[in-house]
Amino acid sequence: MRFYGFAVAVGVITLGACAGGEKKPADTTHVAVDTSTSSASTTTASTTTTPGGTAPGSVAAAPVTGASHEVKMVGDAKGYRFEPANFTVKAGDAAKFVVVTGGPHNVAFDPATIPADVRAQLDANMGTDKMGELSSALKTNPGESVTVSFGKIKPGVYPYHCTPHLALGMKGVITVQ
Ligand SMILES: [Cu+2]
Repeated sequence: MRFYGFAVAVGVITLGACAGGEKKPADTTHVAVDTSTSSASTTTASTTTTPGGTAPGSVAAAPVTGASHEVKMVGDAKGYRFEPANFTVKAGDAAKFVVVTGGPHNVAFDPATIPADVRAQLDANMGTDKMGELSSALKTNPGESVTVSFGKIKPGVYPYHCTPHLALGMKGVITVQ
């Protein structure tokens, strides 16, 4: 907003200068100034749209181009857990989380722990079967699954969890190399 206001102020000043101008050569100069002003404000506008990441829904899912890592979602007498909970993938790999027992389970990332410039891509990579940003739908029946693509996801450490069983410790960490 501050930059936009600044751009508008510059535009007003430019207009004022134009109104005061009298000669052709001056007008030519003003056209050049106006062009640079409008391109500057275009840049400002697109920067303003992306503070803290691109808006959800504006990014396309990046396809899986590598390996698929299968993770079991389990709930039994020993507790609720992902197996394996902590694992490493390469960018372009996928993780397929499959219900084994103890559903409903889901796969969710806490937006607060995901870098702002990764959120929209990771959200898109979880598909459209979701109950919120970075939070898959619940899967209840054995064999149902959630697949997350790590296409276009930069290297880093990404904590994740199962929403219904987070308090019971059903969580893990995915490292993207
Ligand atoms: Cu669960």
